[in-house]
Amino acid sequence: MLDKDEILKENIRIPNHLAIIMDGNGRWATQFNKSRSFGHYEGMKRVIDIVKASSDIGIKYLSLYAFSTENWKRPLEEVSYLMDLILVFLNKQIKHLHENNVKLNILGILNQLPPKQIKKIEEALKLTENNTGLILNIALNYGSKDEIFRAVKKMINDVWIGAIDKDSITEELFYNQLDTGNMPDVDLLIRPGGEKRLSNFMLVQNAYSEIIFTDVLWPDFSEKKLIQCLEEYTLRERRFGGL
Ligand code: V07
Repeated sequence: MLDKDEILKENIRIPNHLAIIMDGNGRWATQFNKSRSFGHYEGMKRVIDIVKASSDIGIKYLSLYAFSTENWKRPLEEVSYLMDLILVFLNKQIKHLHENNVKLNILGILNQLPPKQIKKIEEALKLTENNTGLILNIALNYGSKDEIFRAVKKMINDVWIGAIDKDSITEELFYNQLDTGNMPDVDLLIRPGGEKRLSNFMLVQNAYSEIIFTDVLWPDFSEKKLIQCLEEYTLRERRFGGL
C-alpha cells in the first residue's frame, strides 16, 4: 500500500496533470505466445492500479491514451476486443471509481463508437459528473490533430452563427475548445513500451511537459515504476530550478 505521507516526506514533486501513453500491451503478450488481446486485458488491470495510485498520491488530472483514431486500422478482431474492454472495464470498475470520488471524462469523439459503448460511457460520465477527486481523462477514438481541427471548426461555426465575434477569438478561447476544456496543461508525460514518439497525443497540452520514455511494457508498469518516474520528474524540476 502506498503511503501518501511517505511520498510527501521524501520531497517528491507531484505533477498536477499526469499523462500516459499505455503502449507495449501486444508485445508483452507475444513474449508469452499469447494473443495481443491477452496483453490488452492485462493492460486494463494496470489502468485500475495506476488510477488508484494517482488518486492516493494526490495527482489531480490523469490522462490515459486508450484508443487512437488510427487504431481502427488494426485487425477487426483486435478492434472488437478493445471495444469489449470498454464495457468490461466500466462494468467492473465504475462503481469503484465513483466510490473513490473519481470523475470520468472522455477525450476524443464519443459518438463514433458503437451504440452500446456510447450508452455505457454516458452513464458513467453522468454518475461521476459531480465527483471532486481525481479527474480521469480517457482518450478514446482520440487524435490530437483531429482535436485541434474540431476546435478550429467549432470557432468558425460560432463566428458564422453569430455566437462569438471573430475579434473575441483569443488563445485562451481556442484552448478551451480542446477536449481538455479549461484543464491545466500536462506536467509529466510517461510513455512505456520503448517507443520515443508523441503519436498524436495531446500535442498542445504537452507543449511544456517533461517527458519520460521507458522500455517497460505497459502491463509491467506498476505503482513502484510510477514513483520512480516521479522521482526522475522531481530531479529534472530541481535542475531546472537551479539555473
Ligand atoms: C483499454 C487497456 C489499457 C491498455 C491500452 C489498450 C487496452 C480502460 C479503458 C476504458 C476506461 C474507461 C472508459 C472507457 C475505456 C480502455 C480501451 C482499451 C479501448 F470510460 N482500458 N482500456 N479502453 N485497454
